[in-house]
Amino acid sequence: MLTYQTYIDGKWVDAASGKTFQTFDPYTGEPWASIPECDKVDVDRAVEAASRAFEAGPWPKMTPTARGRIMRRIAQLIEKHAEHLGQIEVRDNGKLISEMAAQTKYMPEWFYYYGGLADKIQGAVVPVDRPEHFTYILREPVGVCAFITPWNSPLMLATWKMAPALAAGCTVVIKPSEFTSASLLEFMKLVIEESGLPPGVVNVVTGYGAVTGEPLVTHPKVAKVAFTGGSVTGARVNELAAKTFKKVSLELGGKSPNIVFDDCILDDAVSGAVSGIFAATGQTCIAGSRLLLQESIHDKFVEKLVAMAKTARLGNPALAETQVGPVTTPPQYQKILSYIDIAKGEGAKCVLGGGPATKEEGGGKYFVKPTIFTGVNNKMRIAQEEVFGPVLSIIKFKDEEEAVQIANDIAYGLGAGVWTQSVKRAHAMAARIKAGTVWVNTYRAVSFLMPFGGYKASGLGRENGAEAIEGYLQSKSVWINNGPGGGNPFVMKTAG
Ligand code: TXE
Repeated sequence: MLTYQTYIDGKWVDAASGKTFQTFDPYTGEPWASIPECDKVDVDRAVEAASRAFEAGPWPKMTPTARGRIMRRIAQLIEKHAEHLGQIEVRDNGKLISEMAAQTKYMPEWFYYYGGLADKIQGAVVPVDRPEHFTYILREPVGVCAFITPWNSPLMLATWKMAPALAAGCTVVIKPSEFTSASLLEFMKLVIEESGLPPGVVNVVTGYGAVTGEPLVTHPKVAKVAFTGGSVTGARVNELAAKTFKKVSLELGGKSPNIVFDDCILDDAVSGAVSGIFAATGQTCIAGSRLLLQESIHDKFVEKLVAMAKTARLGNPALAETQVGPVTTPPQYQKILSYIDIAKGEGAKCVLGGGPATKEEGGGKYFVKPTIFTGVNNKMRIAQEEVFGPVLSIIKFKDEEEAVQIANDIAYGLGAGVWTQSVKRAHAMAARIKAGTVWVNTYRAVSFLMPFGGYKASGLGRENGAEAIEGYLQSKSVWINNGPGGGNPFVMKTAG
C-alpha cells in the first residue's frame, strides 16, 4: 500500500485530523493507496494559502510573459512524466492504457496554449464621449478558484480548469474525486512542484463531497467555482456557491443523440456508434447513449453494430489490447446494472450484453458487458436519464424533422453526432440541435482550441478555446478625469 499526503501551500501534509481513506483498483477491487481525508480545517488551510498567494504572492503580479514561461515548463514536465501519470490513472480509475497514452500526450497542449495566451489578455481604451476623461478597461484575475473534479478523466478535467485559470493569474484549490485522487497528487509531485510555480498557487484537498467539497464551495475567500460532475451535485454546488455570489461554471451530464441518416457511410457510422458508447466503458459525459437510426437502415445497422460490439475485448486496462475496461466505482457499477433492469422493465429489447461480464468474458471486479437495447422510445427512462456506462438505447426515426424533435426532447444538451453525406443536411442539423458540440461524421473529438460545455441541464459556461479564459477574468472600468472638477454634485455624471 502506498501512502499519499496532500499538497497545500507548497508542502506535503496529512489531513489535520490524521484521517485517511483507501483508494481502489477497479480492475481487481483491491485497495492500493491511502489518501488523506481532508475536512473543513484543511480546506481553510488550502484556501488561506491560495488567498495569500493571490493577494501577496508573486503569481498575479508577475509579468504575464513570465507566467506563460512557467506554464510551458508545466507542459514539458507533463511530457516527461506522461507514461507514469497515465499508469497511475489506469490503476486508480481503470481507464485503458491506450486511452491514457493519448490523453497524457495531449494534455501539455493546454498549458502551451493558455501559457501562450497569458500575455495576450488585453484590456481596452474606450473613447467615452467626455473628452476630458481617459477611460480604460483592465482585465483582472477573479482570485481564488475552487475546482471540483470527477473520477472519469481526473487529470484531463483538472487540466481544462487549471490551464486557463493560471494563465489569467488566479490561484487554485482542487478537490479531486474521492475515487481517483492519486493521479492529481502525482501530478503535484512530478509537475507542479518542479515547475517553479510559487507556493500556494495550486493546492489540493482530497476527500469526500460533503466533508471536503462543501466547505470549499462555500468558503468566503473563494471567488469562482468550476465543477465537473453529475447534474444533481452540480445543482447543489451552484446553490451553495450562489449564497456568496461566486462565479460558477458547471460541466454536467448528458444523454447525447448520435443520429444516423440513411445517406451515411455505414461502416463509419457503425464505428462511430461503438466509439460513442463503449469507449471509456461509456463513462463519459459526451457518450452517444441515444442512437437515433433512420427507419430504412435500422435492421441492417443494428446487425452490423452488434457484430462489431461483440468483438470488443474486455479485460485488464493496463494491457494495450484491451478495448473495454472496468466500471470505475462500485456505486456506478450498481447504477448501470439497475438501469439495465429499468430498460428491460420498460419493454426495451436487449440485443447484446445485459449484465455483468464474467471472468471468462474478460471481466474483473466491476465489469458490465457492452449492452444494446432496441425498441426504445424517447419517453422511456433509459432514453431520458444518464446511465454513464456501456449501455446504448436505439431509437428509430422517420425523417430529419423527427430526428431533430427526438434529439432535442431531453433535459440535457452536451453533445450530438450526425452521420450523413449531405453537406446541406449536416449544416441544417448542426444549426438545429440544442447541444454545446455537434460532430458530423465523427464522434468524441475534443481540442483545447474548441469551446466545450453544455446547453440546458448539461451546464453553465464553456471550457477550452480562447473564451475559457474569460471565466477566470473580470473587467474593471477606470475613469481618469483630466479636466476640471466641480459641477452639480447631485446629478449623475453621465457621458455625452
Ligand atoms: O458524481 P458527483 P458521482 C454523472 C454520472 C454519474 C453521476 C454520479 O451520471 O453516474 O454523475 O457520479 C464532488 N459539494 N457524472 O456521484 O457526485 C465529488 O466528491 C461539493 C457525470 O461520482 O457529481 C466529486 O469530486 N462537491 C460527469 C465531484 O463532486 C461534491 C462525471 C463529482 O461527483 C459534493 C462524473 C457536494 N455536496 C459523474 N458532492 C461528467 N460531467 O463527466 C459530491 N461532490
